[in-house]
Amino acid sequence: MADTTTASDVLVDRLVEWGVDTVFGLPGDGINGLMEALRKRHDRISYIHVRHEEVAAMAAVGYAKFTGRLGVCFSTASPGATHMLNGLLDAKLEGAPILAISGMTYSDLIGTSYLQDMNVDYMFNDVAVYNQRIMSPQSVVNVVDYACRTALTERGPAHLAFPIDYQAADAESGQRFQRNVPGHSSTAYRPPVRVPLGSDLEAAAELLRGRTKVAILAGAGARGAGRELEELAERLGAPVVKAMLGKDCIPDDSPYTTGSIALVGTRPSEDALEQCDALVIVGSSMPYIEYYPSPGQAVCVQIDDKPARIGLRHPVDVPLCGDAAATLRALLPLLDRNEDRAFLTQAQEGMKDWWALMEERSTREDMPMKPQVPAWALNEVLDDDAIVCGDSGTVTTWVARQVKVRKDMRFSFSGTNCSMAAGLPYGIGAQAAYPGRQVVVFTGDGSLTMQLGDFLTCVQHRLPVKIVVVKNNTLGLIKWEQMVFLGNPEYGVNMAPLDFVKFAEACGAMGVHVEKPGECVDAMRAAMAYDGPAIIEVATDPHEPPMPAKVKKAQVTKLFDALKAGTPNRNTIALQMVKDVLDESSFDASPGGLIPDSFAKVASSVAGAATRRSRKHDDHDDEPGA
Ligand SMILES: Cc1ncc(C[n+]2csc(CCOP(=O)(O)OP(=O)(O)O)c2C)c(N)n1
Ligand SMILES: [Mg+2]
Repeated sequence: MADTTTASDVLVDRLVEWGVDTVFGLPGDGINGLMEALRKRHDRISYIHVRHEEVAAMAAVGYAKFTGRLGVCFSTASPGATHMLNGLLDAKLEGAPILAISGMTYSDLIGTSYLQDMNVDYMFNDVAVYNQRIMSPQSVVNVVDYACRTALTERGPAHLAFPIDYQAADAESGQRFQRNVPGHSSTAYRPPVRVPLGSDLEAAAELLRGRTKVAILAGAGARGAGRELEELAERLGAPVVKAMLGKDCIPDDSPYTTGSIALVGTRPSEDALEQCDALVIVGSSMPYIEYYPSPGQAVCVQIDDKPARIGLRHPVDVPLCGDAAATLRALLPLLDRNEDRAFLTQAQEGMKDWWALMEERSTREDMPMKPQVPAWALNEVLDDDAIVCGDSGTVTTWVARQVKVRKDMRFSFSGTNCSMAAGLPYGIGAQAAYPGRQVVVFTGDGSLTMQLGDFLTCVQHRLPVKIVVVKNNTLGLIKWEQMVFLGNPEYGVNMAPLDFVKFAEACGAMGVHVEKPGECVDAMRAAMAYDGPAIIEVATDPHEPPMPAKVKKAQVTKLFDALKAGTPNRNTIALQMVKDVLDESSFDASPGGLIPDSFAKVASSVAGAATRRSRKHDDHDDEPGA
C-alpha cells in the first residue's frame, strides 16, 4: 500500500494546488483514508483537530471570512457530517466560500442500512452551492476543481461525499471512461472585477444630483472598500449606516459613520434612514426591513455584485451590479459634491451625543457589573489590527455599540445565520490563518458552553485565542425577547453556572474572573499579554436590557404585560430599568432624554436604593457567581 497513490492522495494534492494550507476536522472510520493522505502531507497542509465537527465547519467559515480564501473542513460519515450541517448553513447564509468533505459508507453498500449509511449529499442539498458524491477514484480531480471554483465564485459551501473504499483505493483503479481524459481540469482561478455599464453609472449620478439628504447603508459586501465609501460619504454629505456584518468596512471613529443599525444599532443611524430622501446601498442585504426608509420615501441606488440581491429589501431606482470598490471608483468622478452639509452635520452631532451616552452606560460602577463595561474595556486592550469575533445574544448589542473597530481591525459574527457558538470557531479559524495577530472572541455563557470542548483545540494547537465571556447565567437575549416581543414571563432560559476560570485552568490555559468594573481593563490586559489561550469570565447583571436605540410603545406594553404575568425578579427588573432611564436624562440620544434633569437625579437615588433592596429578595439562582 505504501507506494500506491490513493484517490485521497490525489484529492489532498489538488487542495494544495488550490492553495489550501489548513484543514479543520475530526477523524473517524468513515474518513481514515483521507487522514492518511493528510498525514503524509502534514508539512504542506496543516490539520487543526477540533472536538466537534460543527466547529470544523464554522472554523472554515471564520477562516474564509477573514482571509477571503477557501476554508476547508472534513468529517467522518453520517454522524460527523450531520454535525457539520450548521457550519455549512452558516457558510451559505454568511456568504463564505468553504469546501466540506465528508466520508460516506462503502460505495457498494450504500442504501443497504449498513453502518452509518446515509445519503449525506441529500442532507446537504438545501445548503450546498455544489454537492456531489465522488463516483470513482478517477472523478476526484474533476469534482474537486469544480467544487472549489463554485464555492469561491458563489461564496458558499461546496460539499463532496467520499465513499470509504474509494478513499484508500489506488487512484487509477477501476474504470476510467474514455472521454474523462486526465489533465483536462484546472486550478486556475481569478475572481473577476465587475463594474456596471457607464450608462448605469450616469443614471445613478443623475438620480443623486441635487439630493441633500442622502444616507449610505454599507454591509459585508463593502468590506475592503473603506476608502471609496468615505469618499462617497464626503462627496454626498451622507452618513454611512453600517449593517452589523459591515462593522469593519469603515472604522467606528470615522467622522462619516453613524455606526450600526437595527435592534443593536444607534439612534443617529435610525434617524438617518428615517429622514433620508436618497439611499445608496453598498453590499448589504440587511434583513431588518422595518429599519429601511419607508417605500416611496427615498430614491435608491444599490450596488451589489449579485444582481439577484438588488431590490431584495428596498425598492431600487438604479441597480448597479458590480464590486463595491471598483464600482464606487467608477461612480465617484460622476457625482456632484453636495454643498448642503446639514444632514451629515446632524448625524455627526447625533454621534457625539450617542458616544457620550455609550461612555455613560459603559463606565457605570454598579454591581453586578453592567455588560457594556467589559465590551467598552476591550477598546483599551485591543491591538490596532485585532480580529474580533462576536456571537449571538445580548452580547451582539454590546459588541455592536461599545467596541470601536479601528482601521486595521477586523470583525465578524454569524450575522445572517445568527448561530450561537460561532464566536469560538470563527476565532479558531482566524487565529489559524493569522498566528501573529490578536484574536478576541466576545461571547455569552450560553454560546461558550455549547461548544466548550473546542477551547481545548486552542490549547492543543497553541492558538492564543482570547475569549471574553459575559457570564449572566442566562440565555439573555431570549429572556428579553420573551418579555418584550411576546409579553410573556421568561421561561426556560436560566443556566447552571460554570466556573470558567477553573475550566480554563483545567485545560492548561489561563482563566481570569472579573466582577468589579474598575478591574476590567487590567484583567483583560493581563489575559491579552498571556502567551496562550485565555478565558476572561466577566460576571454581569442578568437584568440589563439590550435596549433598542428608540424604544417603541408596543415594546414597553409587552414588557409591562410580561412583568404583570409573573416574570421572576420582576421588581428588580422594573426598578433597574427605571433607574437606567433616569440616569440617562441628560442625553438626547437616550429614551431618558425626555425627563427633566432635576427630577431625574432625585428619582434615580430613590430607584437605586429600591433596586438594591429588591435584589436582596431576588431568586439568586440566576445571579452571576452563584
Ligand atoms: C444554535 C442556536 N440555538 C439557539 C439560538 C437562539 N438564541 C439566540 S441568542 C440566544 C441566547 C444566547 O445566550 P448567551 O450566549 O448566554 O448570551 P446572552 O444573550 O446571555 O448575552 C439563543 C438561545 C440561536 N441563535 N442559535
Ligand atoms: Mg448569557
